[in-house]
Amino acid sequence: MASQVTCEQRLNVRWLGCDGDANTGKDDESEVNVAATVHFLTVCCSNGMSTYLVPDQNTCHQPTSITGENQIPTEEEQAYKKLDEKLKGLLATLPKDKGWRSANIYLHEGFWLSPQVIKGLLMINNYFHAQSTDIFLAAFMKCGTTWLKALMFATANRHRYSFSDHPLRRNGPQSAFPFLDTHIFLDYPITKFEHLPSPRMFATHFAHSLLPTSMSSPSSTCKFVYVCRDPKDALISKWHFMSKLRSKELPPLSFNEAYELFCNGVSEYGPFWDHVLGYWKASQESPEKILFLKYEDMKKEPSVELKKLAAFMGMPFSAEEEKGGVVGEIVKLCSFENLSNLEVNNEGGGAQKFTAQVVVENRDFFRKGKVGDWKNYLTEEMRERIDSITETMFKNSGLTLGLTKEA
Ligand code: PAP
Repeated sequence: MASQVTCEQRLNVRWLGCDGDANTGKDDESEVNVAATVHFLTVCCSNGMSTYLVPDQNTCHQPTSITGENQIPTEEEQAYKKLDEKLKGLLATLPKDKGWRSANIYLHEGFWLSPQVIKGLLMINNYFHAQSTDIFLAAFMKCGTTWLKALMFATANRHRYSFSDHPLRRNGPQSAFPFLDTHIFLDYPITKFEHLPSPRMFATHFAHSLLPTSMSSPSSTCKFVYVCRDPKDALISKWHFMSKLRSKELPPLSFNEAYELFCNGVSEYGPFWDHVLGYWKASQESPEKILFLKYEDMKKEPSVELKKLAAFMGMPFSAEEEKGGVVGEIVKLCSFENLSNLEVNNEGGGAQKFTAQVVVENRDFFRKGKVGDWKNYLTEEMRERIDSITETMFKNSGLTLGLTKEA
């Protein structure tokens, strides 16, 4: 259980994430200013805090201390401690291949995952309790999570904040809600998120078939917003992103190598096509449960897609709101141009600590934000191969991605 402490009106919060070096417990240096209207949920990590925007709560929650030396470990603590052994045992049984960020990734139940996210998945399956009103934002890597996080947060909280002084402007989309896969599952105490206001929102990159049935079965009332993108642009975006994060002890991953791996399905959370198809099929079976969006449609007609999103979330825009320009305000607030220019998303603005090894600067979630950047990287032959995989894989599924083809 998390204990509660009253938040100051204005806080200097030491950076958000499972802070500090796992061995020394030192905090990172960067600071984030928190304005009076926004309060934070602090979720537990053994070495520090992860903080998310939590509207309309005048408390934030801090973990009770981890079991001290004289205390008897709870069953949950014992199970948590055994998790690394369980993971090691599991990894020894799984096929492995080259990772984009780390040396290896492993094929677990049809999807390529890093050891750290496999641990996250075990934790989710064992300890995450979905609530009937939860909304999950799901996507393959680099398909639009940052954008959707901002849009969902701004939509759900549009009656609370003025657009000119919006918490997204100060804190950026990454703090809007938790990334389920790693962010909090790596450390004890295990965060239960029970204090997040309803509807709770979470982001995940896990494939639909990997998630517990409490989240994914058609009979559960949780909702999913899924966003997909032309795999050619996802590939380029991912190669840039992972190259920045790649361990300096490893040789760089060349673009040609990344391309080969991607086409063979070997990339974190991939194969891309199986990921997309899993959510697509589920959305066809339960359209009220899964909203399937495309990055390219959102770029083309953001207002149209935002209205779909709001209606799906159970928060449709009223005629009055539409007349008053609320839709346009949200689109503008969450646009690439606006978000990428915020101080918090520029050099020194802040970072997300996903695991002890993986810290990502906020600015790295923004690169070009365009459709068709693949044209600057792929030859016609490469384009043809990847498009033909997409066409073959999606044949008879009813899914078209509106792939851009001309070089
Ligand atoms: P993640 O998988 O690490 O969460 P994600 O946010 O899904 O990343 O994708 C990042 C991509 O979305 C980047 O694409 P690019 O490399 O082709 O440029 C990023 O620039 C783009 N992006 C981020 N925010 C926005 C936005 N507000 N509008 C449009 N695109 C955006």
